[in-house]
Amino acid sequence: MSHRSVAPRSVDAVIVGAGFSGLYLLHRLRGLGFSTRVFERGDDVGGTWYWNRYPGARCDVESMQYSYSWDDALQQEWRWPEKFSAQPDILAYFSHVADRFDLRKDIDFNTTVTSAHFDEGARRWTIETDTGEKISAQFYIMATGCISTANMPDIDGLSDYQGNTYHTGNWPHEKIDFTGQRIAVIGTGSSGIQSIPILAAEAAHLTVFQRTPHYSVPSRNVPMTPEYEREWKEQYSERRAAMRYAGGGSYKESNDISTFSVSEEERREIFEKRWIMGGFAFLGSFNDLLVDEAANETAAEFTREQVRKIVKDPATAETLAPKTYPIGTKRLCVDTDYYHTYNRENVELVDVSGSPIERITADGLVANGRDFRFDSIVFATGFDAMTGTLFKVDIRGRDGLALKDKWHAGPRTYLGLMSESFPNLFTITGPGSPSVKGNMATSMEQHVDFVTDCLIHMREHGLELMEPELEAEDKWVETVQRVANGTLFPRANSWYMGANIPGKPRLFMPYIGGVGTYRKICEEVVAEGYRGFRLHSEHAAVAAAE
Ligand code: N01
Repeated sequence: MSHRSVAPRSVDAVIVGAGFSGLYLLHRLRGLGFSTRVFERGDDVGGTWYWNRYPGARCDVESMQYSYSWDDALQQEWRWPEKFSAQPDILAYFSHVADRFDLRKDIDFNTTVTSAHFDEGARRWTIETDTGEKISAQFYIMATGCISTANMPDIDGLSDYQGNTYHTGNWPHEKIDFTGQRIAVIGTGSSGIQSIPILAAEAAHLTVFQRTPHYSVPSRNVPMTPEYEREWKEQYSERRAAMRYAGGGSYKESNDISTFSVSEEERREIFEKRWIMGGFAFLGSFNDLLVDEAANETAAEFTREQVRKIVKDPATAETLAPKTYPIGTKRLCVDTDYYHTYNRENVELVDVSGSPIERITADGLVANGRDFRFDSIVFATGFDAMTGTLFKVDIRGRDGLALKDKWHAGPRTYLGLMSESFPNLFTITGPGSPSVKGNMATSMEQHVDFVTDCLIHMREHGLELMEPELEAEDKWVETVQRVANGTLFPRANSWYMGANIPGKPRLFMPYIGGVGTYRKICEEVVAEGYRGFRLHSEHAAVAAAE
Protein backbone atom coordinates (compact mmCIF):
# COMPACT_ATOMS: atom_id res chain seq x y z
CA MET A 1 0.00 0.00 0.00
CA SER A 2 2.93 2.36 -0.45
CA HIS A 3 3.03 4.97 -3.17
CA ARG A 4 3.89 3.72 -6.59
CA SER A 5 7.42 4.56 -7.50
CA VAL A 6 6.74 5.54 -11.11
CA ALA A 7 3.36 7.21 -11.19
CA PRO A 8 2.16 8.94 -14.35
CA ARG A 9 1.79 12.71 -14.08
CA SER A 10 -1.09 12.70 -16.50
CA VAL A 11 -4.01 10.28 -16.71
CA ASP A 12 -7.43 10.06 -18.26
CA ALA A 13 -9.23 9.96 -14.92
CA VAL A 14 -8.53 10.75 -11.30
CA ILE A 15 -10.93 9.21 -8.81
CA VAL A 16 -11.07 10.37 -5.20
CA GLY A 17 -12.05 7.63 -2.77
CA ALA A 18 -11.54 3.85 -2.66
CA GLY A 19 -14.89 2.93 -1.16
CA PHE A 20 -17.83 1.15 -2.74
CA SER A 21 -18.07 3.38 -5.80
CA GLY A 22 -14.39 4.25 -6.25
CA LEU A 23 -13.37 0.60 -6.45
CA TYR A 24 -16.01 -0.26 -9.00
CA LEU A 25 -15.22 2.83 -11.05
CA LEU A 26 -11.53 1.99 -11.09
CA HIS A 27 -12.32 -1.54 -12.20
CA ARG A 28 -14.55 -0.35 -15.02
CA LEU A 29 -12.42 2.50 -16.33
CA ARG A 30 -9.19 0.55 -16.22
CA GLY A 31 -10.86 -2.38 -17.98
CA LEU A 32 -11.87 -0.04 -20.78
CA GLY A 33 -8.34 1.24 -21.23
CA PHE A 34 -8.71 4.61 -19.49
CA SER A 35 -5.59 5.37 -17.48
CA THR A 36 -6.85 5.91 -13.94
CA ARG A 37 -5.45 6.87 -10.54
CA VAL A 38 -7.33 6.68 -7.27
CA PHE A 39 -6.43 8.80 -4.25
CA GLU A 40 -7.58 7.55 -0.88
CA ARG A 41 -7.18 9.28 2.49
CA GLY A 42 -7.23 6.00 4.47
CA ASP A 43 -4.53 3.35 4.41
CA ASP A 44 -6.78 0.77 2.83
CA VAL A 45 -9.97 0.33 0.82
CA GLY A 46 -13.52 0.38 2.19
CA GLY A 47 -14.56 4.04 2.44
CA THR A 48 -17.30 4.47 5.03
CA TRP A 49 -16.64 0.95 6.31
CA TYR A 50 -12.98 1.77 6.78
CA TRP A 51 -13.72 4.78 9.01
CA ASN A 52 -16.85 3.73 10.92
CA ARG A 53 -15.38 1.03 13.15
CA TYR A 54 -17.32 1.87 16.28
CA PRO A 55 -18.65 -1.03 18.38
CA GLY A 56 -21.86 -2.32 16.83
CA ALA A 57 -21.29 -0.76 13.38
CA ARG A 58 -23.38 -2.74 10.95
CA CYS A 59 -25.09 -2.12 7.64
CA ASP A 60 -28.84 -1.86 7.94
CA VAL A 61 -29.37 -2.88 4.34
CA GLU A 62 -29.22 -6.65 3.94
CA SER A 63 -25.86 -7.95 2.76
CA MET A 64 -27.37 -9.83 -0.15
CA GLN A 65 -28.49 -6.42 -1.41
CA TYR A 66 -25.65 -4.24 -0.12
CA SER A 67 -22.98 -5.76 -2.32
CA TYR A 68 -21.76 -5.53 -5.90
CA SER A 69 -24.01 -6.85 -8.61
CA TRP A 70 -21.58 -6.44 -11.50
CA ASP A 71 -19.71 -9.71 -11.22
CA ASP A 72 -21.84 -12.81 -10.99
CA ALA A 73 -19.00 -15.08 -9.90
CA LEU A 74 -18.26 -12.68 -7.03
CA GLN A 75 -21.85 -12.53 -5.83
CA GLN A 76 -22.24 -16.29 -6.12
CA GLU A 77 -19.00 -17.12 -4.33
CA TRP A 78 -18.98 -14.58 -1.53
CA ARG A 79 -20.49 -15.85 1.73
CA TRP A 80 -22.05 -13.32 4.07
CA PRO A 81 -22.16 -14.64 7.65
CA GLU A 82 -25.21 -12.66 8.73
CA LYS A 83 -28.35 -11.17 7.23
CA PHE A 84 -27.12 -7.66 8.10
CA SER A 85 -23.36 -7.57 8.00
CA ALA A 86 -21.13 -6.18 10.67
CA GLN A 87 -18.51 -3.62 9.66
CA PRO A 88 -15.53 -6.06 9.82
CA ASP A 89 -17.29 -8.42 7.39
CA ILE A 90 -18.03 -5.62 4.94
CA LEU A 91 -14.45 -4.42 5.14
CA ALA A 92 -13.24 -7.98 4.49
CA TYR A 93 -15.47 -8.03 1.40
CA PHE A 94 -13.93 -4.85 -0.02
CA SER A 95 -10.47 -6.13 0.72
CA HIS A 96 -11.31 -9.32 -1.16
CA VAL A 97 -12.66 -7.32 -4.11
CA ALA A 98 -9.50 -5.19 -4.19
CA ASP A 99 -7.34 -8.34 -4.30
CA ARG A 100 -9.55 -10.26 -6.65
CA PHE A 101 -9.55 -7.51 -9.26
CA ASP A 102 -6.01 -6.34 -8.49
CA LEU A 103 -7.19 -2.83 -7.70
CA ARG A 104 -4.68 -1.70 -5.07
CA LYS A 105 -1.90 -1.15 -7.58
CA ASP A 106 -3.70 1.91 -8.96
CA ILE A 107 -4.66 3.39 -5.59
CA ASP A 108 -2.50 5.85 -3.69
CA PHE A 109 -3.39 5.36 -0.01
CA ASN A 110 -2.76 7.82 2.79
CA THR A 111 -3.22 10.57 0.25
CA THR A 112 -5.71 13.39 0.52
CA VAL A 113 -6.61 15.46 -2.50
CA THR A 114 -6.32 19.10 -1.47
CA SER A 115 -7.23 20.94 -4.67
CA ALA A 116 -8.58 20.34 -8.14
CA HIS A 117 -8.51 23.23 -10.60
CA PHE A 118 -9.88 23.21 -14.12
CA ASP A 119 -7.44 24.57 -16.65
CA GLU A 120 -9.48 26.18 -19.40
CA GLY A 121 -6.61 26.27 -21.91
CA ALA A 122 -5.57 22.67 -21.45
CA ARG A 123 -9.17 21.54 -20.94
CA ARG A 124 -7.94 19.36 -18.10
CA TRP A 125 -8.00 19.23 -14.33
CA THR A 126 -4.89 19.78 -12.24
CA ILE A 127 -5.15 17.86 -8.99
CA GLU A 128 -2.88 18.34 -5.99
CA THR A 129 -2.49 16.11 -2.97
CA ASP A 130 -1.15 16.50 0.54
CA THR A 131 1.83 14.36 -0.44
CA GLY A 132 2.90 17.13 -2.81
CA GLU A 133 1.85 15.37 -5.96
CA LYS A 134 0.44 17.29 -8.91
CA ILE A 135 -1.36 15.33 -11.57
CA SER A 136 -3.29 16.28 -14.68
CA ALA A 137 -6.49 14.46 -15.66
CA GLN A 138 -9.17 14.87 -18.28
CA PHE A 139 -11.82 13.62 -15.87
CA TYR A 140 -12.00 14.33 -12.17
CA ILE A 141 -14.40 12.10 -10.26
CA MET A 142 -15.38 12.54 -6.63
CA ALA A 143 -16.35 9.10 -5.30
CA THR A 144 -16.15 10.32 -1.72
CA GLY A 145 -19.51 9.16 -0.40
CA CYS A 146 -22.26 11.22 1.19
CA ILE A 147 -21.42 10.93 4.87
CA SER A 148 -17.65 11.00 5.10
CA THR A 149 -16.89 14.24 6.95
CA ALA A 150 -17.44 13.78 10.68
CA ASN A 151 -19.32 16.53 12.52
CA MET A 152 -17.64 17.47 15.77
CA PRO A 153 -19.94 19.89 17.59
CA ASP A 154 -18.47 23.14 18.72
CA ILE A 155 -19.07 22.79 22.47
CA ASP A 156 -17.21 25.16 24.78
CA GLY A 157 -14.28 23.65 26.64
CA LEU A 158 -13.70 20.66 24.36
CA SER A 159 -9.96 21.19 24.39
CA ASP A 160 -9.94 21.22 28.23
CA TYR A 161 -11.11 17.63 28.46
CA GLN A 162 -8.46 15.28 29.92
CA GLY A 163 -10.21 11.97 29.17
CA ASN A 164 -10.49 10.15 25.85
CA THR A 165 -12.76 11.34 23.07
CA TYR A 166 -13.94 9.31 20.12
CA HIS A 167 -16.08 10.05 17.09
CA THR A 168 -18.05 7.13 15.69
CA GLY A 169 -17.21 8.22 12.14
CA ASN A 170 -13.48 8.23 12.77
CA TRP A 171 -13.00 5.34 15.16
CA PRO A 172 -9.52 4.02 16.11
CA HIS A 173 -8.36 0.81 14.48
CA GLU A 174 -7.40 -0.91 17.70
CA LYS A 175 -10.00 -2.34 20.07
CA ILE A 176 -10.85 0.12 22.83
CA ASP A 177 -11.45 -1.51 26.19
CA PHE A 178 -14.19 0.40 27.99
CA THR A 179 -14.41 -2.07 30.86
CA GLY A 180 -14.99 -0.29 34.14
CA GLN A 181 -15.25 3.15 32.51
CA ARG A 182 -17.83 5.89 32.90
CA ILE A 183 -18.78 6.80 29.35
CA ALA A 184 -20.85 9.53 27.74
CA VAL A 185 -22.43 9.09 24.34
CA ILE A 186 -23.58 12.28 22.67
CA GLY A 187 -26.02 11.65 19.83
CA THR A 188 -28.76 9.15 19.17
CA GLY A 189 -28.80 8.72 15.39
CA SER A 190 -27.96 5.41 13.66
CA SER A 191 -24.37 5.37 14.95
CA GLY A 192 -25.37 6.15 18.55
CA ILE A 193 -28.22 3.67 18.48
CA GLN A 194 -25.97 0.89 17.20
CA SER A 195 -23.11 1.54 19.61
CA ILE A 196 -25.05 2.30 22.82
CA PRO A 197 -26.13 -1.32 23.59
CA ILE A 198 -22.58 -2.61 23.09
CA LEU A 199 -20.94 0.17 25.09
CA ALA A 200 -23.49 -0.22 27.88
CA ALA A 201 -22.62 -3.90 28.23
CA GLU A 202 -18.95 -3.07 28.59
CA ALA A 203 -18.89 0.13 30.61
CA ALA A 204 -19.32 0.60 34.34
CA HIS A 205 -21.76 3.39 33.56
CA LEU A 206 -23.12 4.93 30.38
CA THR A 207 -24.87 8.29 30.08
CA VAL A 208 -26.62 9.05 26.82
CA PHE A 209 -27.17 12.70 25.87
CA GLN A 210 -30.15 12.92 23.56
CA ARG A 211 -31.06 16.11 21.71
CA THR A 212 -33.74 14.58 19.49
CA PRO A 213 -35.10 11.06 19.86
CA HIS A 214 -34.89 9.01 16.65
CA TYR A 215 -37.43 6.43 15.60
CA SER A 216 -35.81 3.02 15.60
CA VAL A 217 -37.08 -0.38 14.49
CA PRO A 218 -35.56 -3.74 15.40
CA SER A 219 -33.25 -5.23 12.79
CA ARG A 220 -33.99 -8.89 13.68
CA ASN A 221 -30.55 -9.70 12.41
CA VAL A 222 -29.84 -13.44 12.18
CA PRO A 223 -27.02 -15.62 10.95
CA MET A 224 -27.32 -16.29 7.23
CA THR A 225 -29.14 -19.54 6.63
CA PRO A 226 -28.19 -21.81 3.70
CA GLU A 227 -31.82 -21.65 2.45
CA TYR A 228 -31.95 -17.87 2.42
CA GLU A 229 -28.56 -17.61 0.76
CA ARG A 230 -29.51 -20.21 -1.87
CA GLU A 231 -32.81 -18.49 -2.62
CA TRP A 232 -30.98 -15.22 -3.22
CA LYS A 233 -28.18 -16.70 -5.26
CA GLU A 234 -30.56 -18.63 -7.48
CA GLN A 235 -32.55 -15.51 -8.21
CA TYR A 236 -29.85 -12.89 -8.13
CA SER A 237 -30.22 -11.71 -11.69
CA GLU A 238 -34.02 -11.19 -11.46
CA ARG A 239 -33.80 -9.60 -8.02
CA ARG A 240 -30.98 -7.24 -8.90
CA ALA A 241 -32.90 -6.21 -12.01
CA ALA A 242 -35.97 -5.47 -9.87
CA MET A 243 -33.89 -3.51 -7.36
CA ARG A 244 -32.59 -1.19 -10.08
CA TYR A 245 -36.11 0.01 -10.83
CA ALA A 246 -37.51 -0.10 -7.30
CA GLY A 247 -38.33 3.07 -5.39
CA GLY A 248 -35.67 2.54 -2.74
CA GLY A 249 -33.23 0.45 -4.76
CA SER A 250 -33.96 -2.64 -2.70
CA TYR A 251 -35.84 -5.85 -3.27
CA LYS A 252 -39.47 -6.26 -2.14
CA GLU A 253 -39.95 -3.05 -0.31
CA SER A 254 -43.40 -1.76 -0.02
CA ASN A 255 -46.97 -2.68 0.33
CA ASP A 256 -48.65 -0.71 -2.44
CA ILE A 257 -51.78 0.23 -0.56
CA SER A 258 -52.61 3.37 1.37
CA THR A 259 -52.86 3.54 5.13
CA PHE A 260 -56.55 4.38 5.38
CA SER A 261 -57.68 1.91 2.71
CA VAL A 262 -57.69 -0.76 5.41
CA SER A 263 -59.45 -0.98 8.76
CA GLU A 264 -57.68 0.01 11.95
CA GLU A 265 -57.37 -3.63 12.91
CA GLU A 266 -55.83 -4.63 9.58
CA ARG A 267 -53.49 -1.66 9.79
CA ARG A 268 -52.25 -2.76 13.18
CA GLU A 269 -51.73 -6.30 11.87
CA ILE A 270 -49.65 -4.97 9.00
CA PHE A 271 -47.53 -2.83 11.32
CA GLU A 272 -47.09 -5.80 13.70
CA LYS A 273 -46.06 -8.06 10.85
CA ARG A 274 -43.52 -5.59 9.53
CA TRP A 275 -42.21 -4.80 13.03
CA ILE A 276 -41.58 -8.52 13.42
CA MET A 277 -39.96 -8.73 9.96
CA GLY A 278 -37.51 -6.06 11.10
CA GLY A 279 -35.55 -3.38 9.32
CA PHE A 280 -36.73 -0.80 6.83
CA ALA A 281 -39.67 -3.00 5.83
CA PHE A 282 -41.60 -1.16 8.50
CA LEU A 283 -41.63 2.08 6.51
CA GLY A 284 -42.97 0.12 3.54
CA SER A 285 -46.09 -0.89 5.49
CA PHE A 286 -48.12 1.51 3.35
CA ASN A 287 -47.40 3.60 0.29
CA ASP A 288 -48.30 7.00 1.75
CA LEU A 289 -46.43 7.07 5.04
CA LEU A 290 -43.97 9.68 3.86
CA VAL A 291 -46.44 11.96 2.12
CA ASP A 292 -49.57 11.94 4.27
CA GLU A 293 -49.27 13.35 7.75
CA ALA A 294 -52.21 11.48 9.25
CA ALA A 295 -51.00 8.20 7.73
CA ASN A 296 -47.52 8.85 9.04
CA GLU A 297 -48.87 9.48 12.52
CA THR A 298 -50.37 5.97 12.66
CA ALA A 299 -46.93 4.44 12.07
CA ALA A 300 -45.26 6.93 14.42
CA GLU A 301 -47.70 6.14 17.21
CA PHE A 302 -47.30 2.40 16.68
CA THR A 303 -43.54 2.88 17.12
CA ARG A 304 -43.99 4.99 20.26
CA GLU A 305 -46.20 2.22 21.69
CA GLN A 306 -43.41 -0.29 21.16
CA VAL A 307 -40.98 1.97 23.02
CA ARG A 308 -43.42 2.28 25.93
CA LYS A 309 -43.82 -1.51 26.00
CA ILE A 310 -40.07 -2.14 26.11
CA VAL A 311 -38.77 0.62 28.38
CA LYS A 312 -39.79 0.04 31.98
CA ASP A 313 -39.35 3.55 33.33
CA PRO A 314 -42.28 5.58 31.92
CA ALA A 315 -40.42 8.90 32.02
CA THR A 316 -37.46 7.45 30.11
CA ALA A 317 -39.85 5.85 27.61
CA GLU A 318 -41.53 9.21 26.98
CA THR A 319 -38.17 10.90 26.46
CA LEU A 320 -37.21 8.20 23.96
CA ALA A 321 -40.50 8.36 22.03
CA PRO A 322 -40.17 10.87 19.17
CA LYS A 323 -43.05 13.30 18.84
CA THR A 324 -41.76 16.37 17.08
CA TYR A 325 -41.38 15.14 13.49
CA PRO A 326 -42.89 12.48 11.24
CA ILE A 327 -41.40 8.98 11.27
CA GLY A 328 -38.92 8.40 8.44
CA THR A 329 -38.16 12.07 7.84
CA LYS A 330 -34.99 11.79 9.85
CA ARG A 331 -33.38 8.59 8.68
CA LEU A 332 -35.05 5.61 10.33
CA CYS A 333 -32.68 3.76 12.65
CA VAL A 334 -32.44 0.00 12.77
CA ASP A 335 -31.23 -1.47 16.04
CA THR A 336 -30.48 -4.50 18.12
CA ASP A 337 -31.71 -4.09 21.71
CA TYR A 338 -31.48 -0.31 21.70
CA TYR A 339 -34.56 0.41 23.80
CA HIS A 340 -33.90 -2.57 26.09
CA THR A 341 -30.58 -0.97 26.98
CA TYR A 342 -32.43 1.70 28.97
CA ASN A 343 -33.67 -0.99 31.34
CA ARG A 344 -30.10 -1.57 32.50
CA GLU A 345 -29.08 -0.26 35.89
CA ASN A 346 -25.90 1.29 34.52
CA VAL A 347 -27.54 3.42 31.80
CA GLU A 348 -28.96 6.90 32.14
CA LEU A 349 -30.68 9.03 29.50
CA VAL A 350 -30.24 12.79 29.70
CA ASP A 351 -32.56 14.94 27.62
CA VAL A 352 -30.72 17.97 26.23
CA SER A 353 -33.51 19.04 23.89
CA GLY A 354 -34.39 22.00 26.07
CA SER A 355 -30.93 23.44 26.50
CA PRO A 356 -27.71 22.39 24.81
CA ILE A 357 -24.79 20.77 26.61
CA GLU A 358 -23.31 23.81 28.37
CA ARG A 359 -19.64 22.96 28.27
CA ILE A 360 -17.05 20.24 28.38
CA THR A 361 -14.88 20.31 31.48
CA ALA A 362 -11.53 18.74 32.32
CA ASP A 363 -13.21 15.57 33.56
CA GLY A 364 -16.66 15.52 32.01
CA LEU A 365 -19.33 17.95 30.97
CA VAL A 366 -22.08 20.19 32.27
CA ALA A 367 -25.62 19.77 31.00
CA ASN A 368 -28.96 20.89 32.43
CA GLY A 369 -26.96 22.52 35.24
CA ARG A 370 -25.54 19.13 36.30
CA ASP A 371 -21.88 18.25 36.50
CA PHE A 372 -21.07 14.85 34.94
CA ARG A 373 -17.74 13.01 35.14
CA PHE A 374 -16.55 10.65 32.42
CA ASP A 375 -13.48 8.63 31.52
CA SER A 376 -14.45 8.76 27.83
CA ILE A 377 -16.81 10.77 25.67
CA VAL A 378 -18.12 9.22 22.46
CA PHE A 379 -19.36 11.69 19.89
CA ALA A 380 -22.01 10.01 17.77
CA THR A 381 -22.78 13.40 16.31
CA GLY A 382 -22.98 12.54 12.64
CA PHE A 383 -21.62 14.16 9.53
CA ASP A 384 -21.51 17.25 7.41
CA ALA A 385 -23.38 15.19 4.85
CA MET A 386 -23.57 15.37 1.05
CA THR A 387 -21.46 18.52 0.59
CA GLY A 388 -18.95 18.52 3.48
CA THR A 389 -16.39 16.31 1.78
CA LEU A 390 -16.75 17.98 -1.61
CA PHE A 391 -16.03 21.35 0.00
CA LYS A 392 -12.95 20.08 1.80
CA VAL A 393 -11.19 19.97 -1.57
CA ASP A 394 -10.55 23.36 -3.16
CA ILE A 395 -12.46 22.57 -6.35
CA ARG A 396 -12.40 25.34 -8.95
CA GLY A 397 -14.06 25.25 -12.33
CA ARG A 398 -14.19 27.80 -15.15
CA ASP A 399 -12.80 31.26 -14.35
CA GLY A 400 -11.57 30.01 -10.98
CA LEU A 401 -15.13 29.60 -9.66
CA ALA A 402 -15.06 27.65 -6.39
CA LEU A 403 -17.64 24.87 -6.04
CA LYS A 404 -18.24 26.08 -2.49
CA ASP A 405 -19.16 29.54 -3.82
CA LYS A 406 -21.39 28.27 -6.56
CA TRP A 407 -23.23 26.12 -4.00
CA HIS A 408 -23.30 28.72 -1.23
CA ALA A 409 -27.11 28.67 -1.10
CA GLY A 410 -27.31 24.90 -1.59
CA PRO A 411 -26.01 22.32 -4.05
CA ARG A 412 -26.64 23.01 -7.75
CA THR A 413 -26.33 19.96 -9.94
CA TYR A 414 -27.86 18.35 -12.95
CA LEU A 415 -28.99 14.87 -11.88
CA GLY A 416 -26.61 15.01 -8.92
CA LEU A 417 -23.86 14.10 -11.36
CA MET A 418 -22.39 17.35 -12.66
CA SER A 419 -22.48 21.08 -12.04
CA GLU A 420 -22.32 23.78 -14.71
CA SER A 421 -18.93 25.59 -14.94
CA PHE A 422 -17.19 22.41 -13.75
CA PRO A 423 -16.63 20.44 -16.97
CA ASN A 424 -15.68 16.78 -16.67
CA LEU A 425 -16.16 16.83 -12.90
CA PHE A 426 -18.48 14.02 -11.83
CA THR A 427 -19.87 13.48 -8.35
CA ILE A 428 -20.85 9.89 -7.63
CA THR A 429 -24.14 9.92 -5.69
CA GLY A 430 -23.88 13.69 -5.50
CA PRO A 431 -26.59 15.94 -4.05
CA GLY A 432 -29.59 15.93 -6.35
CA SER A 433 -29.42 12.18 -6.95
CA PRO A 434 -31.26 9.51 -4.91
CA SER A 435 -28.05 8.50 -3.10
CA VAL A 436 -28.85 8.21 0.61
CA LYS A 437 -32.57 7.92 -0.05
CA GLY A 438 -32.32 4.31 -1.03
CA ASN A 439 -29.97 1.39 -1.11
CA MET A 440 -26.68 3.18 -1.73
CA ALA A 441 -25.28 0.07 -3.41
CA THR A 442 -27.83 0.26 -6.21
CA SER A 443 -27.38 4.00 -6.67
CA MET A 444 -23.60 3.91 -6.61
CA GLU A 445 -23.47 1.25 -9.30
CA GLN A 446 -25.91 3.20 -11.45
CA HIS A 447 -23.79 6.34 -11.22
CA VAL A 448 -20.57 4.49 -11.95
CA ASP A 449 -22.19 2.93 -15.02
CA PHE A 450 -23.59 6.30 -16.14
CA VAL A 451 -20.22 8.04 -15.82
CA THR A 452 -18.40 5.17 -17.53
CA ASP A 453 -20.86 5.32 -20.42
CA CYS A 454 -20.26 9.08 -20.71
CA LEU A 455 -16.52 8.53 -21.01
CA ILE A 456 -17.01 5.83 -23.63
CA HIS A 457 -19.40 8.06 -25.58
CA MET A 458 -16.96 10.96 -25.49
CA ARG A 459 -14.05 8.80 -26.57
CA GLU A 460 -16.06 7.32 -29.43
CA HIS A 461 -17.19 10.76 -30.64
CA GLY A 462 -13.90 12.56 -30.15
CA LEU A 463 -15.42 14.84 -27.50
CA GLU A 464 -13.28 16.43 -24.84
CA LEU A 465 -15.61 18.15 -22.44
CA MET A 466 -18.96 17.45 -20.84
CA GLU A 467 -20.91 19.95 -18.78
CA PRO A 468 -24.54 20.52 -17.90
CA GLU A 469 -26.49 23.33 -19.51
CA LEU A 470 -27.40 25.96 -16.96
CA GLU A 471 -31.08 25.73 -17.84
CA ALA A 472 -31.16 21.95 -17.36
CA GLU A 473 -29.37 22.32 -14.06
CA ASP A 474 -31.71 25.04 -12.80
CA LYS A 475 -34.71 22.92 -13.74
CA TRP A 476 -33.28 19.89 -11.98
CA VAL A 477 -32.55 21.87 -8.81
CA GLU A 478 -36.18 23.02 -8.90
CA THR A 479 -37.39 19.46 -9.50
CA VAL A 480 -35.43 18.12 -6.53
CA GLN A 481 -37.02 20.73 -4.25
CA ARG A 482 -40.50 20.35 -5.72
CA VAL A 483 -40.46 16.59 -5.25
CA ALA A 484 -39.15 16.95 -1.68
CA ASN A 485 -41.79 19.56 -0.90
CA GLY A 486 -44.47 17.07 -1.90
CA THR A 487 -43.33 14.85 1.00
CA LEU A 488 -43.05 15.21 4.75
CA PHE A 489 -39.22 15.27 4.64
CA PRO A 490 -38.78 19.05 4.96
CA ARG A 491 -40.60 18.86 8.30
CA ALA A 492 -37.62 17.38 10.14
CA ASN A 493 -34.33 18.96 11.13
CA SER A 494 -32.33 16.20 9.51
CA TRP A 495 -28.92 15.99 7.92
CA TYR A 496 -30.79 15.43 4.62
CA MET A 497 -31.83 19.08 5.09
CA GLY A 498 -28.39 20.25 6.22
CA ALA A 499 -30.08 21.15 9.50
CA ASN A 500 -27.47 19.45 11.72
CA ILE A 501 -24.68 21.83 10.71
CA PRO A 502 -24.90 25.41 11.97
CA GLY A 503 -25.03 27.86 9.06
CA LYS A 504 -25.62 25.25 6.37
CA PRO A 505 -28.41 26.16 3.91
CA ARG A 506 -31.61 24.39 4.90
CA LEU A 507 -32.90 22.46 1.92
CA PHE A 508 -33.47 18.83 1.04
CA MET A 509 -30.36 17.57 -0.74
CA PRO A 510 -31.11 14.12 -2.19
CA TYR A 511 -33.60 13.45 -5.01
CA ILE A 512 -36.53 11.72 -3.34
CA GLY A 513 -38.49 10.79 -6.49
CA GLY A 514 -37.29 7.18 -6.34
CA VAL A 515 -34.28 5.20 -7.46
CA GLY A 516 -36.16 3.57 -10.34
CA THR A 517 -37.73 6.82 -11.54
CA TYR A 518 -34.36 8.52 -11.43
CA ARG A 519 -32.76 5.70 -13.40
CA LYS A 520 -35.44 6.04 -16.08
CA ILE A 521 -34.81 9.80 -16.26
CA CYS A 522 -31.10 9.12 -16.75
CA GLU A 523 -31.87 6.58 -19.44
CA GLU A 524 -34.07 9.09 -21.28
CA VAL A 525 -31.38 11.74 -20.99
CA VAL A 526 -28.91 9.40 -22.67
CA ALA A 527 -31.42 8.21 -25.28
CA GLU A 528 -32.02 11.84 -26.22
CA GLY A 529 -28.34 12.46 -26.89
CA TYR A 530 -27.40 13.46 -23.36
CA ARG A 531 -30.25 15.94 -23.09
CA GLY A 532 -29.29 18.88 -20.90
CA PHE A 533 -25.55 18.30 -21.22
CA ARG A 534 -23.20 20.15 -23.55
CA LEU A 535 -20.51 18.01 -25.06
CA HIS A 536 -17.60 19.82 -26.67
CA SER A 537 -15.03 18.77 -29.20
CA GLU A 538 -11.64 20.43 -29.29
CA HIS A 539 -12.71 23.44 -31.32
CA ALA A 540 -16.38 23.98 -30.82
CA ALA A 541 -19.39 22.72 -29.00
CA VAL A 542 -21.13 20.06 -31.00
CA ALA A 543 -24.36 18.23 -30.55
CA ALA A 544 -23.77 14.97 -28.81
CA ALA A 545 -26.27 12.90 -30.67
CA GLU A 546 -24.83 12.31 -34.08
O1 N01 B 1 -25.49 10.78 12.64
P1 N01 B 1 -26.91 11.51 12.82
P2 N01 B 1 -25.15 9.22 12.63
N1 N01 B 1 -25.47 18.07 21.13
O2 N01 B 1 -26.72 12.86 12.21
C1 N01 B 1 -26.82 14.55 17.76
C2 N01 B 1 -25.67 6.51 8.15
N2 N01 B 1 -25.40 5.39 9.03
O3 N01 B 1 -23.69 9.06 12.52
O4 N01 B 1 -30.99 14.80 15.92
C3 N01 B 1 -26.24 16.99 21.27
O5 N01 B 1 -28.02 10.68 12.31
C4 N01 B 1 -27.97 14.67 16.80
O6 N01 B 1 -29.05 15.33 17.38
P3 N01 B 1 -30.21 15.97 16.43
C5 N01 B 1 -27.16 6.75 8.12
O7 N01 B 1 -27.51 7.24 6.87
C6 N01 B 1 -25.80 4.18 8.61
O8 N01 B 1 -25.85 8.51 13.72
O9 N01 B 1 -29.49 16.70 15.33
N3 N01 B 1 -26.51 16.15 20.28
C7 N01 B 1 -28.22 13.20 16.50
O10 N01 B 1 -28.93 12.58 17.51
C8 N01 B 1 -27.30 7.78 9.18
O11 N01 B 1 -28.49 8.51 9.13
C9 N01 B 1 -25.60 3.12 9.41
O12 N01 B 1 -30.97 16.85 17.34
C10 N01 B 1 -25.98 16.41 19.08
C11 N01 B 1 -26.80 12.64 16.47
O13 N01 B 1 -25.99 13.55 17.19
C12 N01 B 1 -26.07 8.62 8.95
O14 N01 B 1 -25.06 7.66 8.68
C13 N01 B 1 -25.01 3.25 10.64
C14 N01 B 1 -25.14 17.52 18.86
C15 N01 B 1 -26.26 12.50 15.08
O15 N01 B 1 -27.05 11.62 14.38
C16 N01 B 1 -25.65 9.45 10.11
O16 N01 B 1 -25.82 8.72 11.31
C17 N01 B 1 -24.60 4.50 11.04
C18 N01 B 1 -24.90 18.36 19.94
N4 N01 B 1 -24.16 19.46 19.82
C19 N01 B 1 -24.79 5.57 10.22
N5 N01 B 1 -24.76 17.50 17.56
C20 N01 B 1 -26.08 1.81 8.99
O17 N01 B 1 -26.11 1.39 7.87
C21 N01 B 1 -25.33 16.43 17.01
N6 N01 B 1 -26.06 15.76 17.92
C22 N01 B 1 -26.60 1.06 10.04
